[in-house]
Amino acid sequence: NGVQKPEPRLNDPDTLARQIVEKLTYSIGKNPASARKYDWLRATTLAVRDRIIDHWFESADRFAEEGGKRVCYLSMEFLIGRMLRDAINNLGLTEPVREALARYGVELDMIELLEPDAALGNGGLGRLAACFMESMASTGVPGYGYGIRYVHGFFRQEIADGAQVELPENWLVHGNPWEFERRNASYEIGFGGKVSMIQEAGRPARQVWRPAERVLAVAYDTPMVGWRGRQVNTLRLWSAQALDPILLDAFNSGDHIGALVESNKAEAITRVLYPADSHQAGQELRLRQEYFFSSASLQDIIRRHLEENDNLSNLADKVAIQLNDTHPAVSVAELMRLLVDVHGFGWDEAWTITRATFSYTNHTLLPEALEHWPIHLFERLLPRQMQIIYAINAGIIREAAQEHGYDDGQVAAISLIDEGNGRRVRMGQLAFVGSHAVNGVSALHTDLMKQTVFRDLHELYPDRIQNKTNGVTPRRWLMEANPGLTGLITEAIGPGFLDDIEKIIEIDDLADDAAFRERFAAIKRQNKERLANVIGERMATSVDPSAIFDIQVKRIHEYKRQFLNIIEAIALYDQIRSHPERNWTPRVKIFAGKAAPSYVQAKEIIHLANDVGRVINADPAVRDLLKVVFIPNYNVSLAEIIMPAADLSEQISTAGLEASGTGNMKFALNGALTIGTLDGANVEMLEHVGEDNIFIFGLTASEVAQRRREAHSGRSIIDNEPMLREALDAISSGLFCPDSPSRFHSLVSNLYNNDWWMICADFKAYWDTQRTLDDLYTRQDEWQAKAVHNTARMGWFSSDRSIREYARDIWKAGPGQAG
Ligand code: 26Y
Repeated sequence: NGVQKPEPRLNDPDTLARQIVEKLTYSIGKNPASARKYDWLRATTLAVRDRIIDHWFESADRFAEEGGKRVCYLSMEFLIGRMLRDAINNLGLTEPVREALARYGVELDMIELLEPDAALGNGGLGRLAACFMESMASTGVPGYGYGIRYVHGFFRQEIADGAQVELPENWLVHGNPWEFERRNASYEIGFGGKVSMIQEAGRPARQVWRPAERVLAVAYDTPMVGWRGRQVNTLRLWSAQALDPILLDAFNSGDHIGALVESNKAEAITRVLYPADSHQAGQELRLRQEYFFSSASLQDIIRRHLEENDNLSNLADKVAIQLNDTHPAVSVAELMRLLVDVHGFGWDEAWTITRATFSYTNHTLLPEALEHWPIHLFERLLPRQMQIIYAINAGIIREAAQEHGYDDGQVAAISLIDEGNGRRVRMGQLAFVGSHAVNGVSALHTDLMKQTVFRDLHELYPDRIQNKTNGVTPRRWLMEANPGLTGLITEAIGPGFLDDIEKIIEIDDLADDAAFRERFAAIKRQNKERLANVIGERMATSVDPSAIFDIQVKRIHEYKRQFLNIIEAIALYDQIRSHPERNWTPRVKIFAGKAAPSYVQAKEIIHLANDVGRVINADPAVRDLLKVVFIPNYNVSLAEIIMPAADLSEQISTAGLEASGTGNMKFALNGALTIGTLDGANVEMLEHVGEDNIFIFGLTASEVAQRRREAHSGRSIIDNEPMLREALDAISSGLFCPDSPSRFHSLVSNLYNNDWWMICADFKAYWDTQRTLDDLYTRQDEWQAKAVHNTARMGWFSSDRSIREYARDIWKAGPGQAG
């Protein structure tokens, strides 16, 4: 086509060194002698970026030529972390770049640390979206991520006097070399206003929405590099801008502040990520965010479709849109609006297209995390979408009543409108009825979806719910986070597992090989030393790498039961002091994670972990047999250091409440043993690693449900369990917080009163299992053999496998699929 192809770039250190210095000189204006570390990071990023762009164009051209089906992954969150290491690893440039920089006395590992994390997500759901983007690019699925370009990502956490303090996060302050602003891809997004019926001669009457406000959505694209650079996909994030940045009338009449009000209001939409992952705030700004990015993404999808097709009737053959939880669920109404009001489709055909296009993933069954919007708010902000939701609801109810004979009670259960709570739109129901496939994120979670939140809709549409167990990308979570282990496995079985992670099973038999086990253990030891150094530097606490590193890192939530873990630490502390003569196995209990700023109990748990650590770590009576550390500001980059350094992974949620978990997979892949409940993906991990290699304890999901029906309380358990009682008494006495002894009273009294999270109920089983692990750790051969089995048998939990299942069963897109 006459377009000149760029020369293929060479991947040797000489070429890279030359290109990096060229960037340093002509893009940054420094020479190697005057350049600072940060300049080297930028120059390296720009040099690597050039190569990515070549692959990016190739991928785009290939998709356009093939005309296959595309996948659009709509997510409010993409918790990506740093990008340089991932990009150069996937391009196979790690060693040549390292060598190129070394020539100038620059250490790659050092400059990588200067890159800010892209923390555009809260936790599991956002990180899953990031793993999925990487796996779509690695498995050859033409995937487009759509989300929000928050100016401030997830807050930074500091610990002051034991308590969490939230500080603003500022990842964009030094600019972002990975993104490209696309001024040509911008769309108007409306809010508020009125809907009126218009009747034009010779055309059917139609509804027209005249929004009172409009803001502009501007696209920023970031390339997502797949394994071996074979494919580069696009993450398109929307930024809000005022249509009229300065109101000239106001400005000219001297009202300089008033002239800017509009642009401030518009830009507020994409200013900050909401930091709550378990309580719906119900804030208008949040609904604005949801609609803003949904509408922009759909307009973009439609525009591209119409560039390549005559009309929208074949939309579902060319695009699959995945809704990452209900956060983009308003898309269902918005696509209907665009099809019916803007593109002139009849209702029924529009509904068929919509349902064939969307699919929806549910990530939580917690009632307080389910999104539902007050009708009055929805109506005021999105009047036409509200009408459409009523119309969708009417259709569903008609179908249920006429074809299935539903009575009023059954109709109320499936209705998109919750009439009981001051009239609200139920976003889960909207996403469900607007999708052809609905999935849970682990086998257990999917079963529970059918039995609880979606029981009635499942009855009406019994084929719609399916399971897609989560996975994690082995590139970031094994190769990049654990180069030592990756090297050992490569030596042992060759590099085949890098392209097909399930081949990692080939090291399984080496669990019986003492020499291999020793090398495996030596790598773990190095990784523990690295983490011990981080703990020493950041918190001035020394921990002994020969102790068990027992780690729980994740969002802080009552159902995740960090409290149970802390209580066990206190009980252990008590026992070590009472029985110093016993043969205790040294342990370091490590915690990290953020609490939602308004989640009082979660913040108290953080405070307790810190208070307990301060007392135990300073007590000479425990002789370093036990340490408790809380590492501040858990994020993706810290996780990359933590995962490879764990002996023991804590996955101890109240059964039935953790939809899947993905940290559980990262730990086990890196050779940690798991202590956990039969919850989320732990259940499937048990099936894969075998019951000898995982440590399961506690009530099952159905036992938890049963106890809750019986109004179980903790008091009688506490009365009969001296270790538990003494630990709780220690907390209540103010032993850990002498300056304010009542600090944790409500936390403790909740256990006596109802023990909603089954902490008392599971304490003894948890304690006993921990002691079994103490004992096992003294038999290092056995422990390390189990660790090897864990790594060997975790290949299935790759997000490549998850993505292939979505591609085959839900999207019908990607390699090997028609379309
Ligand atoms: C509506 C708002 C309050 C909200 C915001 C974020 C609600 C939920 C969330 C995030 C939920 C989340 O991260 N869920 C986690 O998703 C992971 C990926 O599927 C699961 O592994 C994990 O078990 C689940 O808690």
